[in-house]
Amino acid sequence: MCGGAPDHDVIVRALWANAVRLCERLATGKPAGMNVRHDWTVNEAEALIARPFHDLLFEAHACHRELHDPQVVEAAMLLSVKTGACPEDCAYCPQSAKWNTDLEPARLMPAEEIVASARSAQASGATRFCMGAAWRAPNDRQVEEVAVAVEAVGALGMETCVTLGMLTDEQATRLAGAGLDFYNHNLDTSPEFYGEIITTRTYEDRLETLANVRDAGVKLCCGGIVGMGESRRDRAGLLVQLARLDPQPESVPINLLVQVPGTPLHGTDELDPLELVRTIAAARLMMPESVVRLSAGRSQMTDELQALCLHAGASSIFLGDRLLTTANPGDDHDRDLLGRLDVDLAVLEGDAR
Ligand code: SAM
Ligand code: DTB
Ligand code: SF4
Repeated sequence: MCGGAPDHDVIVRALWANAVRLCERLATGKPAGMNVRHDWTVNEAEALIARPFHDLLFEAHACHRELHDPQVVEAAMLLSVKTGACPEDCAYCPQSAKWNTDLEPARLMPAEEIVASARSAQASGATRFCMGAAWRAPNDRQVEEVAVAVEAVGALGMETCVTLGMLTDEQATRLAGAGLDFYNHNLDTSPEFYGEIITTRTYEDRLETLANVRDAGVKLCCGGIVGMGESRRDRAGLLVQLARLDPQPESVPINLLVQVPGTPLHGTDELDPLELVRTIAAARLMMPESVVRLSAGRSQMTDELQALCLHAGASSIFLGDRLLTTANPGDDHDRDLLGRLDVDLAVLEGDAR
């Protein structure tokens, strides 16, 4: 054997877990559920992220294969349906009115334009269409307009996701009535680091919106951002908050900060790319059933880094050459990369294409 002895305990535990799941699968004919824990501590999560790199990746990838197909990546497409002029002070965000970022603000798009964009997203292989609005919290009229667009996009046969800021329970219920599949609302970082990044809304506000969305029966897309100058312990703290949500979010976007000139975080020291891989691997292990998205920041990543992130347990990306207001690699690049990794884009159940 090359390179010294493997960690015996890690291999025995992984083989034993696999054997147990195989027996359950044989008995039931279905993949066995993972042991989903909601009682993670920050110390445990930090120790997980700090595991020897190859052990961490081995465990994360083994866990990923149990419940997810490593040859399939889910594709979503983003559209900024209302851009800029946001009253919030999120230090990473080019859309805050508080920063001077050269961004042209735009009012809420008419539903027909949104649907046309969703059609073209669908034609390029996206199964989920995510509409983002730079609001602190929408009013009821704005929610009504978005609900009309959600219904029309859903009628195309796409999954729908919106991210509109804070929501009341009535607003969440209205969106659920329009058939909304997912609501994206991120915790962004640990409770301890949060105050360094945002002062205009609290962590509690975010948890309250998440609860309203859950109660309305809409699935949660909830994650955060790495590379904002936070510590490894903060990344662990974010994952603990996400894993403690019960049920855990169905979608977990891990964004690498896109540094935009004019925002307070522009010029932040770059994160070691392998920390991103570790964070994704830990997210995979702590939220085994969730779909982890390698979200913003892919334009700054090498193909090899993205491949490692997918190996560590990410299995969702945003397609297209634009996120909300910043660059994304684009379909040609992504098709080439996924082809080199022998990965196909997911299709929705019942879609015969
Ligand atoms: N205004 C709504 C809100 O904040 O709740 C929704 C839109 S907001 C742009 C959605 C998410 O995008 C943020 O929570 C943040 O996690 C992510 N995001 C925004 N700017 C980013 C950046 N420069 N780099 C990485 N992620 C970013
Ligand atoms: C998420 O977690 N990332 C997406 C989506 N949810 C809405 C947004 C990323 C935005 C990156 C900066 C921009 O393009 O404006
Ligand atoms: Fe506004 Fe959302 Fe950007 Fe914060 S992240 S400034 S709430 S658009």
